Order: sequence, then structure tokens, then C-alpha cells
Amino acid sequence: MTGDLFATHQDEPYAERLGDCTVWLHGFAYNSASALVRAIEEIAREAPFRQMITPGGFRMSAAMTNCGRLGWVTDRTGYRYTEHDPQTARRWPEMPDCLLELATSAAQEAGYSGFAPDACLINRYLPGSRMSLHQDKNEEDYSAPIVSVSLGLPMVFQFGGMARNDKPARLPLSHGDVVVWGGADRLRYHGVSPLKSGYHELTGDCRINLTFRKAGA
Ligand code: MD3
Ligand code: FE
Repeated sequence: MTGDLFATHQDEPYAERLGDCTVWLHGFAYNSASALVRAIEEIAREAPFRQMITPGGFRMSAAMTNCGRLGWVTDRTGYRYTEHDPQTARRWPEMPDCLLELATSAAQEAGYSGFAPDACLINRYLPGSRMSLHQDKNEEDYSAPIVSVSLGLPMVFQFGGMARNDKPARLPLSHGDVVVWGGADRLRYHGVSPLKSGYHELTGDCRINLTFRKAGA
């Protein structure tokens, strides 16, 4: 809507195709963002955000938690999906309907019908937090897409190639943006540039990213 003097929303959502198998859905989660943030806060009460340790012994700068049947973890022994939160020994919190619904409708919009995520990794970035270039290879089945939802402070996403040395494209992702990555793009290298400090009315001083995955068989 243009011409609205007191507009509090952003521009209309629109889809931007990035290659054959990736779609950037600008603003797709904008209207559900406050419900998503509330749901994430509730998940974090059961399964707190924590900075995990990589197999190489480094503490990740993003803090993480999970919901859904499976959750992604890392420690000195490696990266993997687990059914239980190692910190509480309880199952990961259930995936709330508002999260599942958003993920499946975004996948559908991008041309991936029938997406049934069993894992949602929740990353929280504070100023300076980053994620270096990597591939997501701990899932059983690379044929399902990954749906990523950005909330709060904006950041620069690095969309690389199939080789670590391929120079990544830099995509500025905003609050409410959703990207669906599938097919040939599923194993691309990707990362996140260090978060700049700022303030967002829903998340305060951080950025939250949700990645929905089909992790198990
Ligand atoms: C492209 N998270 O958790 S989400 C991760 O913003 C991760 O928190 C980033 O990379 C974040 O593993 C990026 C976007 C994303 C996720 C998986 C992908 C992009 C991807 C897999 C293949 C290609
Ligand atoms: Fe990743």
C-alpha cells in the first residue's frame, strides 16, 4: 500500500528468484512476526539459547536452540541431530503450529509442496555474532528444501557456491524475509556477516533466524 501516511507495515511481499532452486520471499513472515517471536520466547524458556562448542573447540558466536522432533547440536564430538536437548535431557519443545504453518506455506509458495520439516534450528545473533561459510550436511535427505526466516535486526547473508572458494553473493536480509533453498542450491556454501548493532521493536538488540529442515529419514 502506498500513500498511507501512517503506514506501519513494509511494502507488499514479493518473490525474487535466485537461480533455479532458491526463492527469496521478501516480507513473507512480516505479518506473523510478532506471533513467531512470542513462540520463540516460549521455546527458549523450555530449551534455553546456548552457545555451542564446535568439534574444533570454538564457541559459536550465535546462540542456538531448537524445536521439533529433532534438534541440531554440536560439541567436541561432532555435529548431529538429537531427539533430546543435551542441556536438559528432555525432548526439544514441539514445533508450534504458527512456525510449521509459516514454513510449509513458504515452501509451497516457492514451489516445494509437501514440505514436512521435523527440525527447526533457532539462531540468535547479537552484535558481532556471525556464522562462517559452511554447508548444511547433517540431514539425511538433501532432496527436501530448507526454509529460513529472518526476524529482527537486518544482516548480510553470504550465498556462496558449491566450492568453499567460490565468491559469495551478499544478500541483505530484512525482518520478515523468508528464503527457500532447495534442489541444486541445497549444498551451497553460505554464511552470515557479523551483525551490526541496532534496535528492533520486536527483538531488541538481536537478530533471530529460524531454519526449518527435514533432518531425519
Ligand atoms: C543455503 N543459518 O543455521 S539461514 C544454519 O542466518 C545457517 O542463521 C544462517 O546457515 C542464519 O545452518 C543462514 C539460510 C540458509 C540455511 C541453510 C542453507 C541458507 C542455506 C542451506 C543451503 C544453502
Ligand atoms: Fe547453514
